[in-house]
Amino acid sequence: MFRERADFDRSVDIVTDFARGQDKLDFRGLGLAYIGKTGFSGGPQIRADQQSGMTILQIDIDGNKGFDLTIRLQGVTGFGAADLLL
Ligand SMILES: [Ca+2]
Repeated sequence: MFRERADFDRSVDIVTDFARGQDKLDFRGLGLAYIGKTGFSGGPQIRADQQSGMTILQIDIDGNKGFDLTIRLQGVTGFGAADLLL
């Protein structure tokens, strides 16, 4: 299992070895809701978007509709709720 230690300072983390079906991003204990591609609507949320062969995750931990952390998953497509532990 892959564990992400996030510091939520608007930094960008790049993950190059994420394997769907084997690895999961673990955000348990943060109260995050997965919202797919939709925009932040308030509350702790995590969204995922696809961009040129990678998945870009954005996390709004304080619920102000602005992202606090970006994670780029290189080479990962089709990312979904099953790839997360929330
Ligand atoms: Ca925020």
